[in-house]
Amino acid sequence: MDIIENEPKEMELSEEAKTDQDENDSMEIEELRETLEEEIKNSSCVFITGHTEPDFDSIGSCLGLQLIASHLGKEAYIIVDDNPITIEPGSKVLIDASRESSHIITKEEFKQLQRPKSLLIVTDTNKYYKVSVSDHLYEFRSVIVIDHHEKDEATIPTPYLFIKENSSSCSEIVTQLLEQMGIDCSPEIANALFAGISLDTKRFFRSGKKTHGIAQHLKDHNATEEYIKDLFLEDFVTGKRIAKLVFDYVIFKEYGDPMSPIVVAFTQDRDNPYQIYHKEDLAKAADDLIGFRGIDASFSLGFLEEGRVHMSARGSEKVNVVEIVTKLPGQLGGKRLSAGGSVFTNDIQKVEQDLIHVCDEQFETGIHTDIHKQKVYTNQEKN
Ligand SMILES: [Mn+2]
Repeated sequence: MDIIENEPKEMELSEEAKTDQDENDSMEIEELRETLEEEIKNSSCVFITGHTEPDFDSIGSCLGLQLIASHLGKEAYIIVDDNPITIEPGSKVLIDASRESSHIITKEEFKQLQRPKSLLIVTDTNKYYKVSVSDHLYEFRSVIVIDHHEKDEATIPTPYLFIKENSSSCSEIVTQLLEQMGIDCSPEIANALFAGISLDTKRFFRSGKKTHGIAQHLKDHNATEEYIKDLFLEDFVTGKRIAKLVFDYVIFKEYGDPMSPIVVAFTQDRDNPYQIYHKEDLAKAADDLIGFRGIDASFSLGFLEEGRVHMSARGSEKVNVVEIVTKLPGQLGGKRLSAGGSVFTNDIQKVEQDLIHVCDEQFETGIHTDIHKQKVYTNQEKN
C-alpha cells in the first residue's frame, strides 16, 4: 500500500526566524537607500525608466523613485517611449494623472535632456531589451537596477543591481524606501504604488502580512480601493467603448465597380453623439476597422471636448485619406495611409455629412450599403 504523504504544511516560521527575515529585509532596503542617496547626489540629473509596455508596477515605482530624487534635490525625468495608443488604458490613466506633476518624457526628449554625469534608474525589469534607452546605457555615470524578477544573461550589467525576488513588486520596494526616508507622497503617487502592488499580487491574492502592512502605509496616504478598482476596470470600459465604434455604429459605403468596390467605413457614437473620447480611442477604432479585409478606408469621429470634433482616418492602396480630410474645414492633415485632425464645431453630424459628401465626389456616386444599423441624426433630433 502506498503511503500517502501529508500535504506539505505551509512553512511556519518561528518568531525568531521571522524577526531575522524582517531584519534582513530592512537591511537590504537600507543598503538600497544608501546607494540611491549617494548616486543621486553625485549625479547631474536623474532619469528613471520601467519596462516597455508599462504596467501599474512599472509606472508606480517610477513615480515613487522620482519623488525620492526630487526629495534629494535632483531634477528627475521618467522615460516612457511607448506609443500612447499601445499603452494599456489603466496604465494610461496613471500616466495622465501624473503627467502635469511629473516630467514624463519620450526617448527623443531624453536625448535632448541627456547630459554628462547623469544617473539612470531602471525599475521593474533587469533586462536590457525591455528598456527603451538600452542603446544609451554607456552614456550614464551609473545605472541602478531595482527589480523583483530573476536575473539571466540579458540582465543589464551594472555594479548596482538590486534584485529582491521575495518582494511582491517594485512598488512595494519603493514604498518601503519612502517610508524609511520619511517622504510623504501625494494621493496620485500613493494610488499608483498601491495599483502596482495590487497588480503583482493579483489584487492581494498572493501576498503576505508584510505586503499588507506596506499597502496600509499607502492607504494612510489616501490611496483608495475604489480608485484601484476603477483602474483595473479601465481596460474593460475603454475596450467596450472602442468595440462599439468598431462593431455597432459603422456605416459602410461602397463606391465604383460593384465587382471590386471601394468600401469606406464611417463611425461615431450614434447613441450618445456628445460622448467625449480620447484621441487614441478614435485612432484605435479607425485602426481596427482598416484591419478588416475588404475595408479600404475608415473614418472615426468623436468629440475630444465641447466644440471640437476629432477625426481619425486610415487609408489603403486604393484610398489616399489625406486627400479627403484636407478638403474639410479645420485642422486636418497627415499621410496617405493615416490622417486626421480636428474640426471646431458642436455639429458632429454635419462633419460626417461633409466627409461623406467629399468621399462621394471623390469616388463618384456611392452605392449605399447598411451592413449595420444606420441612423442619421438631424439637427432637430439632437436639440
Ligand atoms: Mn512588477
